[in-house]
Amino acid sequence: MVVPTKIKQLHAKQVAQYESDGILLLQHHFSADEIHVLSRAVQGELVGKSADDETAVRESGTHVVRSVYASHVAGQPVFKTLVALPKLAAIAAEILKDDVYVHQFKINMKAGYEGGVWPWHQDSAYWCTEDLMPTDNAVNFFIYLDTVDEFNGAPMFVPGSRAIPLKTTLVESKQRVPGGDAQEIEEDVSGFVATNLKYEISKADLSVAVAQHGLVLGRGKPGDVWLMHPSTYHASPANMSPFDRRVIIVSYNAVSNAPPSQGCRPWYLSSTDFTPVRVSTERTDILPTDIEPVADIEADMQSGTALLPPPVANGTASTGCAQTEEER
Ligand SMILES: O=C(O)CCC(=O)C(=O)O
Repeated sequence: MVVPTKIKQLHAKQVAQYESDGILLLQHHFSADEIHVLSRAVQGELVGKSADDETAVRESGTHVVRSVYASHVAGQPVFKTLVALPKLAAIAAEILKDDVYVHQFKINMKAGYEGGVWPWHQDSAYWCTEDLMPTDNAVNFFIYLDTVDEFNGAPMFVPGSRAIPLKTTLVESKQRVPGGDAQEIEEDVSGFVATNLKYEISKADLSVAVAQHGLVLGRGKPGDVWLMHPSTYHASPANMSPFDRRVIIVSYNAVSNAPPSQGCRPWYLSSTDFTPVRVSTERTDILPTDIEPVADIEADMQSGTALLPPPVANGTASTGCAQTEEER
């Protein structure tokens, strides 16, 4: 797809920076009003989830929600609006030089005191190896709902690492589970945690990459957005501060890069709907009217029921493939 000039969103310099570094910060990309609406919708996601909903993943050994997946299809309607906004989808199309679809959508909660680590990895290790994308011609948008800094688990990036050949960095981390803790592996398989990723970057590969390219801390304010190429080495530490660190991550893939056949990961990790996003021509922002009337959100949050919803029957389907443990 050739993106019409009138909806192009980036300057040539920004595109060039993204191409070389694999990361790009867009400050003030969303207004305070938009972040308010999105934050409220995130609360609504937590209230709406049943305990056995596979799209809500808990931090290891707790009931604290770590990530909520696929809200753009299975959640608050504002998230569907969000992924079609030109300030995301048109940029994605511009960068990927094609129509785009949403490969993955997730809200990473990284709750104060509770949020766990994301080990060093490349998303494309999962997307190409497990989800069968032919190439890494895809892009992530990290939308910050909170201040994200060194205190609450800001992501770290190795700029320029997108150019490092993928194959050299694949590590079967199962063979080196920290402490070899059997219970940790068991929990991993249950799909509730992602602290032991299947493909991590080895210390040796990371050391070489950081020596060559250095590190960038992905600080930001509410409303800032980081673009990240899926082959960029990245990680984030645990959140030991009292401050939540909520980030929405929208991952677009080029339609021409859709997997030719279905991988083994469930639909909420690897979309099987390759319908191009119809970039909104009339909507450029999230509006106050996008707030859904979510009943008693505050009351539910205060009573703790948002994180401990009652189990209900759930008809969501996944693929017939073996359960995988990684939530990348
Ligand atoms: O939320 C984070 O800090 C990191 C998330 C991440 O690494 C990923 O989604 O690939």
